[in-house]
Amino acid sequence: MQKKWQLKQIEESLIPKLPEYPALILRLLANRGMTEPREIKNFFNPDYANLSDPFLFSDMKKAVARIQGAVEKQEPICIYADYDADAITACAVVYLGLKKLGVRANYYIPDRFSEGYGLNIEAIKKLASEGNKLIITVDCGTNAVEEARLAQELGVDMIITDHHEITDGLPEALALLNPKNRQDNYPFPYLTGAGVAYKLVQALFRNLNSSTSNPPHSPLVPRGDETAEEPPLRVRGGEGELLTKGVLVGWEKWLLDLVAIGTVADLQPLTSENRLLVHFGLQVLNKTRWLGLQALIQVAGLDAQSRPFDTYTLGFLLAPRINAAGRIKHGNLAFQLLVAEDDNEAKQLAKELDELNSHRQTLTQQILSEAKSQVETKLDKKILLVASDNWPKGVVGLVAGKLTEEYNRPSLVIEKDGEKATGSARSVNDYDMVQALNYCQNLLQKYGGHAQAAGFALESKNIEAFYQKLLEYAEVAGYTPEPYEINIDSEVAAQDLTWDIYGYLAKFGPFGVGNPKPRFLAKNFKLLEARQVGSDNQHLKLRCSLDGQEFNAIAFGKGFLTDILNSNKTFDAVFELESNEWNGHKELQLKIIDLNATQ
Ligand SMILES: [Mn+2]
Repeated sequence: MQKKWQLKQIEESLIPKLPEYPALILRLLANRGMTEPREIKNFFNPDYANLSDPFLFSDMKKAVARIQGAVEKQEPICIYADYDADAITACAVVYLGLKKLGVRANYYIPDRFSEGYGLNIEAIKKLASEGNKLIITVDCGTNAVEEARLAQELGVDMIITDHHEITDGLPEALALLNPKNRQDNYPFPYLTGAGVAYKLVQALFRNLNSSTSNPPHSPLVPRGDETAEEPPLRVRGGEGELLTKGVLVGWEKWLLDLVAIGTVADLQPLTSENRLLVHFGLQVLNKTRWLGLQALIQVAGLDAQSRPFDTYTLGFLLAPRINAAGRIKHGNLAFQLLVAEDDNEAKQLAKELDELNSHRQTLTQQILSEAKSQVETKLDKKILLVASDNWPKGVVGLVAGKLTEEYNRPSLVIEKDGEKATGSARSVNDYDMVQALNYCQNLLQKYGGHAQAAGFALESKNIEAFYQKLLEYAEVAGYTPEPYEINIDSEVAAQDLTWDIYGYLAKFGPFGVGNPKPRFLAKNFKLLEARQVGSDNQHLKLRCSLDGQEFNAIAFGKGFLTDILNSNKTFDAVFELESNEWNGHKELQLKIIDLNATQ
């Protein structure tokens, strides 16, 4: 599909005049909304102390007091999670935090196939009958009004930690920690389930530590040798009684690698607090102390050369393996891996997840090609919807994501199981899927999620009516699919492509949703040499010149353009600036995203 090059236009007057930075860098910062010197300094120097105070959640105090009470009385606590990577890492964050405080919590992860997403009545009954007095949800529960009421009736307190949009009335729980709750004061709405879980643990530990003279912020990354000599820390108990716990100030930072995986996996914007969590999480991952993550890193083939880790490692290598458990078998496997206490167990589980992930890849490919053949007849529609009765639930979301990526419009993929059907939706930037589903709520039994990714359930006989209603909403909302856009930060000349600039660009990371790698446009490249590389000659390696200066470039998946380029000899290109290293030699390389041969 033809791609549209969209050059960011920014009013020149908005670009700050700070002589200590190159003009191009100031333009890129302004593109990202950063124009104040202090903001820019913070952006280039991530500071852990800039995480928001967890007690800005108005219910945090209540939540911490309740958990502390349960810890002291050794009451059974259950963490209720979900089966995706965000929820499972969130569950591990709370579990490991509580374990450090001396409590072995129970956990409950629903089965994707028999129970579906979120809280359910049967599970609440079961957990209450097993004697749990406190349920802490992670990454779910915001819209579980009925389940929260039942828990209350059964004498179980509930602390809901979640980040999903509120589509119903608020549940009656002991505490609700959700940055999307507009009645709350939390300043950053895009924390993930793992992020909110971390805020809870942060608050718990800060509360415990507040009775000591230790400073609130210890060194950024915890040292590796601290377990041996943890100083006993006096902790204030409920009745003014002092407990002794071996918890070092800042210990919770060991959980940041898990938080980073959840945050990247959930595709929330890597700005503000999420960017800080991922920045420090990557540092912690490089020396992770969790046996499960160590085993997962190994099984994913990440050797010394893959370090330092980046968001690609998190989003494309680690998270899919964690997700594979819930997609194919059961989320419990991934959770058990993350909290494993035995090296053999960790290795065994990592291997199993790796195999499930391969299986998941094959299934996704298979279903994607079936879905595409259904979609090909509907390309005149603004919204794509496909359904079948032999697709596994676990991969419909991935297939919807791939359809949206390929056709650049909202896509829904539905799996029918007799009279019941469940589906997954993915959307494009300017189209809010939750609002679209709100519009169709009469036809849905259950739905929820985010603007860009949502899930739903309905009766199979209503699928066609649902599709018509969705198409109707697309009209109401005035939505028209656009050709796929490539956003470009700035047009550049050869003199801009220097190591100095590259150094600044590297500091823009970690990259991902909401904070993409800077992309540049340059015109009138002269082709010096083009050759196809890769096992199927699918890639293109170029030697070219711009303003008389020579560059090497690589264009993945563009091998088919070799002939056109060779006959035209000049081109315009959108690219990212990379460092390419081999045999101790280092050079700047252009990673071409898209190019147009010119005359
Ligand atoms: Mn989530």
